[in-house]
Amino acid sequence: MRRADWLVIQLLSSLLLAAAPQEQVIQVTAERFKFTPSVIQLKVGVPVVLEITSTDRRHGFQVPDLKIDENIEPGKVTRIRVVPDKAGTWDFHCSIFCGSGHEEMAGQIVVSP
Ligand SMILES: [Cu+2]
Repeated sequence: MRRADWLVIQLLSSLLLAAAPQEQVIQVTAERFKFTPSVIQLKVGVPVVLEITSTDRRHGFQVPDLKIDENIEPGKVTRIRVVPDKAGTWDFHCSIFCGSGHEEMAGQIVVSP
């Protein structure tokens, strides 16, 4: 390969990297008996990574409409990549029984256009 071709390829790939949407990270904390934040605001087409940690015990993070169901283990970070493809509001909740307030451990993902 000629050196000029190589330079063009390098230039193009760095342009592509710069043009790629920045992946936004949203920290979410799970604890008896709430998620913080309880409302997660996203935008259509903008990729995000939810980084969910538990401060006390094992919980679950389930969003039935988005087919997300992950375990949140204390001491670990659970990463969930989401690229919302439509606007709307989806409920999430803890899917692992964690005590007397478990039923209230819930929140919403709000996707705006
Ligand atoms: Cu829980």
